[in-house]
Amino acid sequence: MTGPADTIVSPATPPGIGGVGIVRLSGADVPVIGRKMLGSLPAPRMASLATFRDARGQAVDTGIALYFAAPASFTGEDVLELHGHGGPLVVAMLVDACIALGARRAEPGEFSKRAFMNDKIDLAQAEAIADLISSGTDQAARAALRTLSGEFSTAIDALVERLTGLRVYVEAAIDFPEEEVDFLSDQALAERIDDCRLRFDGLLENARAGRVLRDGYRVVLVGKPNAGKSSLMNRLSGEDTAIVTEIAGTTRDVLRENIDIDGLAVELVDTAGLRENPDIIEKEGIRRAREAMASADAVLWIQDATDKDRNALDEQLPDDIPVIVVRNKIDLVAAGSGEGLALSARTGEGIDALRRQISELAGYHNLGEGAFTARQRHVEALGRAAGHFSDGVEALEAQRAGELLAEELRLAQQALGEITGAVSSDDLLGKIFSEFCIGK
Ligand SMILES: Nc1nc2c(ncn2[C@@H]2O[C@H](COP(=O)(O)OP(=O)(O)OP(=O)(O)O)[C@@H](O)[C@H]2O)c(=O)[nH]1
Ligand SMILES: [Mg+2]
Repeated sequence: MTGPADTIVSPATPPGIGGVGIVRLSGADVPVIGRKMLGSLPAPRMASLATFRDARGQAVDTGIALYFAAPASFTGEDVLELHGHGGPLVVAMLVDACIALGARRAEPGEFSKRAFMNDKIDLAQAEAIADLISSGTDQAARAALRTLSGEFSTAIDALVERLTGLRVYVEAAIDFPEEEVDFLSDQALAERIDDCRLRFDGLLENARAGRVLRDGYRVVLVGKPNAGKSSLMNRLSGEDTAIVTEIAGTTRDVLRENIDIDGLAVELVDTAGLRENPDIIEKEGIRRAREAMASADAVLWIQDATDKDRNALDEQLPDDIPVIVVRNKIDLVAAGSGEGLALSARTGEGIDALRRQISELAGYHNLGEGAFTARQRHVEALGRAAGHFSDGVEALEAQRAGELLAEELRLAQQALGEITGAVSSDDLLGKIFSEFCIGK
């Protein structure tokens, strides 16, 4: 961006043939360019039929022109929309005409970025625009719309406000030491802390589920060779994707299959069995299996119920990713108890319980009508903020250190500010908006 004042132009409709093709302009030169193209600037927010002319005065198209005067527009700047005929050439000619008259081609996400810069929307809302456009299920679309309308941001802002209140309270107590506050017996303080903790818990839970709604949930199947990983993937997906044989070491590549558990998009990843002394191809398969585990939301640890030594690979599991232990092939063993979920990939017994467990682990059961989408970035920032908050409370309880609590609260607020963009770096903004489509 060369400055907020320069005027950008882009097609707002996708390339291709359609009923209408829309070209959008935003920036300080919009009134000048609009007058040249249309003869006169339309009254704000009134649809006007006009001939669109290029810099030489030649007609390019006729259509509807819509003018939004700053600051009452999407970007907060002067905006002009030209609704012409939806052919790729017509749209390209209109864009060229605008450029000849002084506009420049917009970068991806630049309209939304300007809306953010001009305080029309915050960062989470800007991201929700992209999420709404690219949402894959109607539930995800509705949730993205809720984030776009500000529900997520409002909850974050409310928490920031509570943290500020708490900080002011603690700092006031530190500033007047002669009043001799005893933090530990202060009931009002305890109530404020509890309130913040509840809000953190609720928001984190919602954001995690909202992240899954946007990105889906990735479940990686791992275990010893022949445990029945591929059989289970085929059973869950109802497809015959993976080759199943009684030969240990059948699967060498990483295989993926998308399934839907009551509306939750789950990506299943089948991997090569983990074992000692693999051959050279299997070795690469095992390396890929570990790589897949590292990016998983959950691991299905599949054991063969007939295998006495079935826990042998326990120590190879990642310790920061939830693991569901599955005892497969229970059709072969007398009903007995043991660790994990008992099922049979062959008969289908226990599969529904597994589905339920996956959806619970994903936090999906919590998604009610009020669900909103969130991104991994938001979940991480919230997690960091919650960490600072609990560190601060711990310092207060252990050392009666109000200063430490105040400092951690400041850091927590800063982390929350990254979500809405109250605190943001050029790098972060560049990264977020460059992922937008052109014209948004
Ligand atoms: N009886 C019974 N046999 C099963 C069950 N699940 C898998 N099997 C059999 O166990 C053998 C191995 O199954 P696979 O699904 O190929 O096992 P895998 O874990 O993918 O094995 P690798 O790809 O070699 O690591 C096959 O002969 C399957 O038919 C089950 O629930 N019951
Ligand atoms: Mg296999």
